[in-house]
Amino acid sequence: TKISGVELRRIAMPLVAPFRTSFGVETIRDVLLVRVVTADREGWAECAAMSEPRYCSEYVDGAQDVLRRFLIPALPKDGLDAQAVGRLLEPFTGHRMAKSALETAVLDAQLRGVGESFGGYLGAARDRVPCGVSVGITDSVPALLDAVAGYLAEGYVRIKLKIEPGWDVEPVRAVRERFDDDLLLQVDANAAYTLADAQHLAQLDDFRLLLIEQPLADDDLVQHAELAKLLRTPICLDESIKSAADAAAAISLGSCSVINIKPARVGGYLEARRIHDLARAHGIPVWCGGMLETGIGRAANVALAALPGCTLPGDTSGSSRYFATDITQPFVLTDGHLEVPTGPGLGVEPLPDVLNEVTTSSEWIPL
Ligand code: OSB
Ligand code: MG
Repeated sequence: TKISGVELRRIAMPLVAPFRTSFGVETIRDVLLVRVVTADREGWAECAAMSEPRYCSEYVDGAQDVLRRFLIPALPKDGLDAQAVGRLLEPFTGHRMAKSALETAVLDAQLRGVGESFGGYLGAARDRVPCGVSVGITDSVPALLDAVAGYLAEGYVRIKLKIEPGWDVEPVRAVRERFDDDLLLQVDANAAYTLADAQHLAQLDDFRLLLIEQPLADDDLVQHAELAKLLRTPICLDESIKSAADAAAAISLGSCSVINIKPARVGGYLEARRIHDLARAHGIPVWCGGMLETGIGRAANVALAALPGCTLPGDTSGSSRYFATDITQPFVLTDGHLEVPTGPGLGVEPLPDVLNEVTTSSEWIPL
C-alpha cells in the first residue's frame, strides 16, 4: 500500500468555556488534523500542539511546518507500517507532537486495513473507562465550586483542579470541604512552582489528594525527587516525561510515583505503550492525560486509557466538556464512563459537514 499524500487541515473549535491554567487561557482550540491517504483508504489523527508554545515548546504553526518540510517527506515510499514511521522520524530531534500525529494517522490507516481497533492493537483490558475532568482556574472560589458541582452532576468520577501560586490551598480546601469525603481529587500546577515553595505545597498534604501533577519545571527531575521527600502527596509527572527514557530516569530517581501519559507529548501511541509497560513493571500507576482533543484524538486516548496499567481515571472527558459540537460522533459519558471504540482503527471519523464548517485551511502534501 502506497501513501499518495497527506492532508494538513486546520480547524477552529470554540471551547464551551475559556480554559485557564498556570500557563495561559485557551478560548478557541486551533487544531491541526492529519489525514494520510492511500489508493484505497485513509487514516486520521489530531496534532495536540496548542497555538502558543507555553505548555511545551511545540505550537501548531511550527508543527505544521516541520510536518510539511521534514516529517511527511521522510515517510516510507511503500507500506503502511506505524513501527517503521517512528524509526524513520527518529533522526529529527524533538517535535514529538508533530511526529505523534503522523504516526497515529498511519496507524489508523494500517489498522483499518486489517479491521483491528486501536484498543485491540494497544492491548485494552476493558471496554469502558472511568472519566475524570480537568477544571480550569476560575475568577472566584464560588465559581469553582459551581463548576465542580456541575461536573459531578454529569457523573465525572474524579476532579482535577488547576493550581498556580495564589490559587492553590484556598480553592483546594474549599472543594474538599464542600463535597463528599470520598471525592477523588487531585491538582495540576503545570510547572508553576519551584523547590523553594516546598513548605507552601506541603499544606496540600491535609486534603487527601490523589496526586499533585507537575509542580516544578519540566527539566527538574532532581528537584522533583527532592520535593517528593518533603510532601506526603504523591507526585505525578506530565511535562517532564517526553519519552520512555525520561520515565525510566524519573522512576529510578524517585521524581514521581505516578505518571500522566499523553501520547502526543511522548511522540505517539507506541512510545506511550512502552511507558505504560515500564511503569507497570515498576508498580507505578499511570493514567491517560488530555490536550483538549476533538473526537479524533479522544478516540485513541480512550483506547489507551483502557490498558491494564491505567489504574487511575484519566482526563478523558466527554465531548461536551470542551465543544458544543464535536467533529465526530460525540463521546458521551454513561455512569461516569466512556466506551472504548471498537470499530477498525480509531473507530470514529470526522463528520464531513461539521468538519467543513470549522475548517480554516487545508494543505495537500504529495508524497
Ligand atoms: O496539563 O494536563 C495538562 C490541557 C491542555 C494542556 C495541558 C493540560 C491540559 C489539561 C486538560 O489538563 C486535559 C483535557 O481535558 O484534555
Ligand atoms: Mg498536566
